[in-house]
Amino acid sequence: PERPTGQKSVLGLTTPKMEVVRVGFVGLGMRGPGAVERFTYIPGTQIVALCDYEASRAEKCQDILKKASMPKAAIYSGEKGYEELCKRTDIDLVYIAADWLHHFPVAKCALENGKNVAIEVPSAMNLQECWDLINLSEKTRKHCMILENCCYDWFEMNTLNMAQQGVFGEVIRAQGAYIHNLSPFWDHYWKNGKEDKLGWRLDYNMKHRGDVYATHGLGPVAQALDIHRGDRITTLVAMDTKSVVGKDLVEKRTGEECKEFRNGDHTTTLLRTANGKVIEIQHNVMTPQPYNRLYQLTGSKGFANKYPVEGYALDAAQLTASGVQPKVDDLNSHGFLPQAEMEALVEKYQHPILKKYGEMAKEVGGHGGMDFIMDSRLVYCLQNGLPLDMDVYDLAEWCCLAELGAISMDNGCAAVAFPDFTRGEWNVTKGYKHAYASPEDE
Ligand code: A2G
Repeated sequence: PERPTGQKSVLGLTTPKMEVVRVGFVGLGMRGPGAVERFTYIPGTQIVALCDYEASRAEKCQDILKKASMPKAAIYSGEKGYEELCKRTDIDLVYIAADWLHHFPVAKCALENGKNVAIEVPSAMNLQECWDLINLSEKTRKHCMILENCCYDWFEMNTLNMAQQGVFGEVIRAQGAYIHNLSPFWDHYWKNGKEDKLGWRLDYNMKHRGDVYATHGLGPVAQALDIHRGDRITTLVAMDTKSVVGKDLVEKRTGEECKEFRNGDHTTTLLRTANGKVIEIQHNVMTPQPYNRLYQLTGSKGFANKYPVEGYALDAAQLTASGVQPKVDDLNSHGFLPQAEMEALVEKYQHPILKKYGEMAKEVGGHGGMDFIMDSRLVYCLQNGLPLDMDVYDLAEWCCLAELGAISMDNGCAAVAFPDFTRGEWNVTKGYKHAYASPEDE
């Protein structure tokens, strides 16, 4: 859809500096309480309101505030509790960690009430929601951030920094995934009453084809490839296996035959960019296998791989050019760099954000610390009036794989044109710069 007249893009959007960031949390089930706790460690924030469908879950989070010697927050509950929360005039940021189907309605309500929003993944479930969030953010000039924590993990951050400094030459191919056997989790997703035997997440997977959880895999590699900062995804092709485990899960829970489980057990999506790069993204939450985000960059002069073994491969010339003197004469051209070279490389290219928050993050935790780094960066950018690391166009690009993949697969795995969510501005900003988006580093 065309941009409505008078509406401008939010590329590089900034909002006035906030001395204190006043936050309201919506969705306090599995993921929300951890976010509330992390914010109690971030200076210059105030937890104003807590909201969940079930009042008891919101109330329980008061204990977290008490433990941190913080004042009680206002409590909201019920199906429409978030509407009251969003109407408050003393909130700057609505932090959304509800079930997937509530991400969009809560974000829409928050933006319409003039709040900045940060939305857990996936932050939009289909193309309509992607475009609606873009239009809302452009119209209200408020931030709409996707809370993609994997962009802040150690290996991804250091590797991003290396890619930006040209260590791998030109990165031409990237890979990412969400491969996580969710069998211990299915029972714990909120159920909407006794009739609901599946819980929201299994139900969603049953009804939707395509990579419904692409952002852990795509987010970090999209940053490394400067998506909408000089390149853009133009084409998508998807292919899935049939559903075996998914179907079986439903049948065990309902005692009835599952005629159709839309989401294949393993989905692969291929993306091609305007500059001739390829990204491969996979999704599998069903089969028993080790956790894997498949993070991998293939460059003209080097290579990075995270799972199951972290490693880098560079030719000797590139190693020297990157400022790391090879300690061995004969680098094995079939393997990763030896330990000493690898450590020297990681030390030299340690990401500035890790230097700043890494130590504290390991103490506070949240997926090993990356959740805390993500929240700290968000608050830091709001306090300093800086653009956020991830904008609403990132959100749309990373979340639209679900519906586009379904369109591809329902049509014999046909190639599907990928929307330009920036509406012609994907080549305006040159290079992904969030590493340096701080007053000290600029
Ligand atoms: O499992 C992990 O924590 C996932 N995060 C998270 O996204 C969610 O799927 C959860 C199960 O509910 C990562 O893998 C980083």
